[in-house]
Amino acid sequence: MKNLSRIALVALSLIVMLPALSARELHVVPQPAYTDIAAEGDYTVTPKTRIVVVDNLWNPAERFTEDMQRHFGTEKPMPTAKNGKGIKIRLDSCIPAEGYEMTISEDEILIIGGTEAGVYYGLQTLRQIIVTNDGKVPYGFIADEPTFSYRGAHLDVVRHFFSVDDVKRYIDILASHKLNRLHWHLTDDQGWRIEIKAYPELTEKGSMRKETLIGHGLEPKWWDGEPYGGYYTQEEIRDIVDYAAKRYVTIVPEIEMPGHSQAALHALPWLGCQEQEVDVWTMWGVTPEVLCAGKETTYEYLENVLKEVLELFPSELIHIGGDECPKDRWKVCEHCQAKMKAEGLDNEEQLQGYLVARIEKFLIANGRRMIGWDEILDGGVTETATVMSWRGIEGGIYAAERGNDVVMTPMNPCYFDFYQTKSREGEGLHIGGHNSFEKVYAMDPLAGMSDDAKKHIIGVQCNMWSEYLPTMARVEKMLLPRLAAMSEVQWATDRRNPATIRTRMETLRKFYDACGWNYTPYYFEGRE
Ligand code: TNX
Repeated sequence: MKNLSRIALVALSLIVMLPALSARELHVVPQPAYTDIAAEGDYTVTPKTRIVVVDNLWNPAERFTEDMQRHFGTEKPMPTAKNGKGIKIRLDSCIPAEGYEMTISEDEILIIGGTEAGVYYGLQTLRQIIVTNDGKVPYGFIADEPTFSYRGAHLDVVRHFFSVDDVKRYIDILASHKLNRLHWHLTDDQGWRIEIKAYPELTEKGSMRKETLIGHGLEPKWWDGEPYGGYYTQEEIRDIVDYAAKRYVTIVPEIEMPGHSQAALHALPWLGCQEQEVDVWTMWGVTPEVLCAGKETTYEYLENVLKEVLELFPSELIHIGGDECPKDRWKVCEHCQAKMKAEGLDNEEQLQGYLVARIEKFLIANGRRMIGWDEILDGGVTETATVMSWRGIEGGIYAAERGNDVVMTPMNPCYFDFYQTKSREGEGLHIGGHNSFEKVYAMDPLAGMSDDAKKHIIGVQCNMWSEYLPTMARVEKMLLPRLAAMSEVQWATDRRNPATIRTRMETLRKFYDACGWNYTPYYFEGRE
């Protein structure tokens, strides 16, 4: 009896100890590269903890104070100072550019970044720990750096429009997951959303559609009868670009050409082959109404639009779309046929290749680089174009093997407008498909290619097409928690930790709750 109770006691103490031991594991997403956490001892961060700013790191310090203000609810928590004790941030060029090292000791929390962005990411890791662990940061050492330099998420603001504040909220969520690119889809058939001073008609006429399709557009078709639109002024765009930059997010703007341009054609009919009058489109999908690739006036227009885009967006990469361009109009257009003859082009695919290459030349002459959807491979691609592989991974592999840079975003599993569960129960209406958290987490962006090709995969991206996403709340529910899986693929491909992802996600869920972000429960309920 005596012995039994002894065993029971030991067992009991083990049970009591086990959670205590595992609580010393860091529950952070994405998984840091290296962690060494002491068995006991915490540095407790409070609203009074000072941020000691070295190397002029005022911006990351300010961002952190703002986030902490939301967390602590105290006005102006965490004073900044140039010296003293607290959370000290500084730079060291020996550390990888976006990487950081964090040492947590009795004296202080020291974060050293390779650049400002690295310090910012260190502070994001710290923020997750503070918010989910009552301010207690376990003594230890963390070293981290991202796998990919391009860690993107896309946002379609055409099919539905999102306010400046909505876009900023989206950027906040991306930056908190250590993403560094927002691919901003600004123009399409259903609306033109960026003010262009040279062509005011683009927004005056092209930003509004007569109504919006309800449901999937199958027979019988239904529309809501409500005019719908919106656009960003250049001033608003500058504000958003600046907001993103302060969170180390570069905005890659996308101006669609030569397809997905019906809103522009509505505003400026002379851009079309037959100068036909068309509406801003009220269907989803692929329209035959595209820009004329034969007339010189089209190229003039494209360069004028891009000139203003370049003024607004400092991003090196500029997205020119290039996807889903039916060639019906070109086949019967005298201008297109004449251009093909003059340039010695055999078919309309090559005419698209010509247009894309010409625009790329313009961008390069202006110190930028071009990125396009993988259809730009179909008309013969240049050596310098960057390719966004969406129809699958094959286009991306082909391009990378040739030596082109590639962003991997195959629709399976990177389309976040797809359903999150197989049963679709409770999900509402979406475009189709199935990309669960698990599928995103299992993605291998470097599969099936040579070691040389792997070097050309600059990153990974998830895409948020908004045909069925009328509000930011709905967008967030499609983004979260799948973005956490995406961020571990982007940031920590080789050190993904499937054994601990569920536990870490339970902790991250607390973080989402504290931030007031909308997310779906399916993954947490074990529904795939
Ligand atoms: C394909 S991806 C499109 C978009 C749609 C999306 C819906 C791509 C380059 N084109 O225009 O919104 O599918 O999932």
